[in-house]
Amino acid sequence: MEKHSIADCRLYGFIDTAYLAGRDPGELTRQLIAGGVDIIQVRAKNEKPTRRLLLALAVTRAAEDTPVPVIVNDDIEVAYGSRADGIHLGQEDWSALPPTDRQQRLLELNILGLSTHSLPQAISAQREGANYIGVGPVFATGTKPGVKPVGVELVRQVASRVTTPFFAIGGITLQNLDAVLAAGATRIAVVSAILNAKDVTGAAKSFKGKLPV
Ligand code: 3NM
Repeated sequence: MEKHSIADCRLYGFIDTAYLAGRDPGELTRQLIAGGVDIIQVRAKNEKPTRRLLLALAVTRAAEDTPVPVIVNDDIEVAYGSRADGIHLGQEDWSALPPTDRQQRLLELNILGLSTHSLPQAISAQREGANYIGVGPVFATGTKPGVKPVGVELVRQVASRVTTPFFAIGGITLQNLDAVLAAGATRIAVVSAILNAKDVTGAAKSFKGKLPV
């Protein structure tokens, strides 16, 4: 099925092994999609490559007949192996990829997402051709412990200076979402506040309902 373009994506959901708690990744993917998540990232830090590939395959299969693109975090081989729609890289992984290799290695991945944590990084990511960027962590979060939050102020700066679509990320909850939107975000990425909810579909619907159409 034809996948959403980034321009059409508002709510970014995750299948993150840190929050799976024994749940079936395919079923969880379906629950996220039923809740209106527009794009899904497979995030499997600290997993062996084989396990990461199996997880990504379960997610791409569950999203196959839906317009929801699947993005693999960090691992380009797994992105290709699972026929994912794209790759998301942090600043270090992106810098580690020699500029001369980038085009060739990412050739058949439709979507490149980059994490950014400052205005200069966001501007560089735009110049370097990212299809979307993450901006965060907006608030302190257990999903990325020990990382200093950038606050809604960076959201405000990126919203006024960068045209590449950006997802505000990090510690976003239904309680603080209004502040993130007021700073100019129109897209958000949410890990724990959705995956830790008793009703994953319901939680995703609540976030989606507060985002601009
Ligand atoms: N990346 P939660 S913050 C995966 O700033 C991730 O690049 C971030 O999880 C960044 O919604 C973050 O549970 C954690 O806070 C997001």
